[in-house]
Amino acid sequence: MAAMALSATSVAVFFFLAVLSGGDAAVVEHTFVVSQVKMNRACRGDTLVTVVNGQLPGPAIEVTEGDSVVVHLVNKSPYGLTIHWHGVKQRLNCWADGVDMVTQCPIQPGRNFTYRFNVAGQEGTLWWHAHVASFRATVHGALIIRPRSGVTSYPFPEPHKEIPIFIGEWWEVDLVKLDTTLGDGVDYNPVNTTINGKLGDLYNCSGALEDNFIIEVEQGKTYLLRIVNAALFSEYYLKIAGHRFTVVAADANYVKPYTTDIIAIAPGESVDAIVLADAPPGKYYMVALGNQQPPPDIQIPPLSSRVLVKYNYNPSKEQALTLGASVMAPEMPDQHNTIASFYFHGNMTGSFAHLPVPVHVDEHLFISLALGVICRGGHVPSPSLPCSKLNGSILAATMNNISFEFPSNVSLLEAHYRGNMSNAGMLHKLPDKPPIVYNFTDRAMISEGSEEAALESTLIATTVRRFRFNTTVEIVFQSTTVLQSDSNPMHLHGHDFFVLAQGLGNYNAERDVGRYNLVDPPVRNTVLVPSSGWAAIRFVTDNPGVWFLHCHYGFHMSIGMAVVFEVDNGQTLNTTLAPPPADLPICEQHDSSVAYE
Ligand SMILES: *[C@@H]1O[C@H](CO)[C@@H](O)[C@H](O)[C@H]1NC(C)=O
Ligand SMILES: *[C@@H]1O[C@H](CO)[C@@H](O)[C@H](O)[C@H]1NC(C)=O
Ligand SMILES: *[C@@H]1O[C@H](CO)[C@@H](O)[C@H](O)[C@H]1NC(C)=O
Ligand SMILES: *[C@@H]1O[C@H](CO)[C@@H](O)[C@H](O)[C@H]1NC(C)=O
Ligand SMILES: *[C@@H]1O[C@H](CO)[C@@H](O)[C@H](O)[C@H]1NC(C)=O
Ligand SMILES: *[C@@H]1O[C@H](CO)[C@@H](O)[C@H](O)[C@H]1NC(C)=O
Ligand SMILES: *[C@@H]1O[C@H](CO)[C@@H](O)[C@H](O)[C@H]1NC(C)=O
Ligand SMILES: *[C@@H]1O[C@H](CO)[C@@H](O)[C@H](O)[C@H]1NC(C)=O
Ligand SMILES: *[C@@H]1O[C@H](CO)[C@@H](O)[C@H](O)[C@H]1NC(C)=O
Ligand SMILES: *[C@@H]1O[C@H](CO)[C@@H](O)[C@H](O)[C@H]1NC(C)=O
Ligand SMILES: *[C@@H]1O[C@H](CO)[C@@H](O)[C@H](O)[C@H]1NC(C)=O
Ligand SMILES: [Cu+2]
Repeated sequence: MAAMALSATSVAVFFFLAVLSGGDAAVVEHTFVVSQVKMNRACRGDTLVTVVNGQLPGPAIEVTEGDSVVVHLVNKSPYGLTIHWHGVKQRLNCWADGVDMVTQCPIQPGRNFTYRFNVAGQEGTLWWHAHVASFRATVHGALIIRPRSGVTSYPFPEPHKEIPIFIGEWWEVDLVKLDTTLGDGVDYNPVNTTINGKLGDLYNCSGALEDNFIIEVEQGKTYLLRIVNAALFSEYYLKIAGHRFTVVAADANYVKPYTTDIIAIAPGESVDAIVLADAPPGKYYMVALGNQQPPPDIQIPPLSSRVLVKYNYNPSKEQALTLGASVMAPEMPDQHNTIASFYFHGNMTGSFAHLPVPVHVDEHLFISLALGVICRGGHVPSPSLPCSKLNGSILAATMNNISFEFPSNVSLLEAHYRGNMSNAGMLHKLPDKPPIVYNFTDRAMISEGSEEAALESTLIATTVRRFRFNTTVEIVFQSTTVLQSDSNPMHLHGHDFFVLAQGLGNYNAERDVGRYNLVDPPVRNTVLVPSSGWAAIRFVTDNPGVWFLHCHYGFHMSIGMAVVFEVDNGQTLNTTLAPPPADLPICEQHDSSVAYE
């Protein structure tokens, strides 16, 4: 594919968008009924899962840029729920962001709520998912945004077909239980990986193979895969035997076309990639393989699933004999290879070179991402008396040594709107840098040892960082090796950001600022902070409200790797948060996010 010609087209598309937006926008309306259904997977026909409209993945919302979306949510499940529209900027409309106890109280069982929002200034693949407990494992679906001036104005040749690919994980454990017991060190693993809800034929159920998702292709045609990692647990590598991908967008922002034989995608990320069916007619597997830190991190069996890519053709008899049975499988990287993901993310550049990256930074934050422990019964540990010698510990995940706790009686957005944030609970300001500087990426810290006890103890609070409207913020996220060496896919609500740079080891401003890409950085809503490494982002607080910033691993998020950014109103009406919708669910006293019935 000719990269030069493509980027020239992108500029033209941008021009048309600017001219045509505000035209005849449509209203796209859906009804989402959330309920529990029994599904048949992994040799069991009775796994109870919470889904939308009985489907896994749930219904796709397809819009044209500038459209309004109206979703009537009918909650027939036994749990309180919210739905988050992942990556939708929700300008001046934070009320529709759908974060439990942050932007709204959950929609209780038997109740309804209608989400209303516009999708403006974004094109590509986003998605929606539940934002309560771990329900996003099964309550999720695509949100596809096409150009206002038609699919012929994609900044790449119009594909023959568009195919959503949802990477997920199948769980047999109750997702509420999964969420509430994580901090207690109870380990549950997913059964295995799913693609578009199917375990695939790697899963052999005593002789009966599970179904594969099948992509039928015609030779010479191109296919746009809209790939989303909706999994709770793992980053994934994706490869198709005998084929290459051309990545054209990520997180609903176009990127400079990048051709590769492997895609790396972390939870919360989306990638749009074109595949040209240019191989000899036959059958090929597309394999998704979970990527896992090497020991001494705790190991689980590999996570994997596959799709069958099948050419439509009439084979001759001899061909049928030779090709019919055999399916070409791709050679996957080692499951402990983390560098292929580092390179994939490092090779991405943004497509609109003329989008200015703000050069003057108003606020600098340096945020360490770590695990830690809280002693049971409120004991304060010391190196000589760690929690283990007191009454045991609860595992926590932290940002600058604070583990996020949801408020329990009022949503933060309601409190913010009433100018009453300080009464919302145990509010605590996120420090601008880690309270203690240590060797963040010293691998000796992964295994538990007494010398780490002083670092591990941590604080639990509702952490908030407030910003004035129109502040340019730079954040350097530093992954650490305290107790484990996971990467961290950090997702910010209500804003996209520039990803300026990433590196391995400890961030060093003197050395690393010079590596920033201020010319054509990718624009994203999720940044993968590499394992034992760092990533730097920059954005402008142009959207008043309270916006969640959190790790998209289910495990890290459930035990507190999160914070809320509070953005003040600007000076004018068009920079001021709108009033709440009249039917916004009201918090009942000590409403808990999950109602047990
Ligand atoms: C919720 O919506 C459904 C379907 O539109 C309707 O039948 C039901 O009466 C509504 N329930 C409430 C409590 O509004
Ligand atoms: C998932 O499937 C792969 C391929 O069959 C298998 O090797 C692996 O052990 C499975 N993982 C788990 C967690 O069972
Ligand atoms: C599936 O498992 C059965 C035994 O349970 C075995 O006979 C069969 O070869 C396996 N099939 C595949 C494709 O792995
Ligand atoms: C891009 O990927 C190649 C390997 O595929 C790697 O050698 C190179 O360092 C990567 N570039 C960046 C900036 O990460
Ligand atoms: C330790 O935990 C147990 C069970 O939760 C509790 O009954 C006991 O009071 C705790 N002891 C201390 C010293 O906190
Ligand atoms: C703030 O909250 C307190 C305690 O709930 C309440 O008494 C007060 O009226 C609130 N103030 C505003 C401005 O809503
Ligand atoms: C909410 O709970 C906190 C403590 O959890 C309490 O200080 C505050 O007064 C409560 N606010 C309301 C409005 O009940
Ligand atoms: C931090 O730890 C790493 C890995 O153990 C080591 O290579 C590095 O030299 C250490 N850095 C400092 C400044 O001590
Ligand atoms: C975190 O804070 C606790 C006190 O709340 C302190 O004991 C511990 O050393 C701190 N750890 C780090 C890594 O800052
Ligand atoms: C934001 O700040 C910049 C200067 O830093 C200024 O040029 C711009 O007009 C401001 N925008 C708004 C909407 O206030
Ligand atoms: C708000 O409105 C003013 C005047 O109508 C306009 O100049 C400005 O660009 C608008 N700001 C935003 C952020 O839309
Ligand atoms: Cu994380």
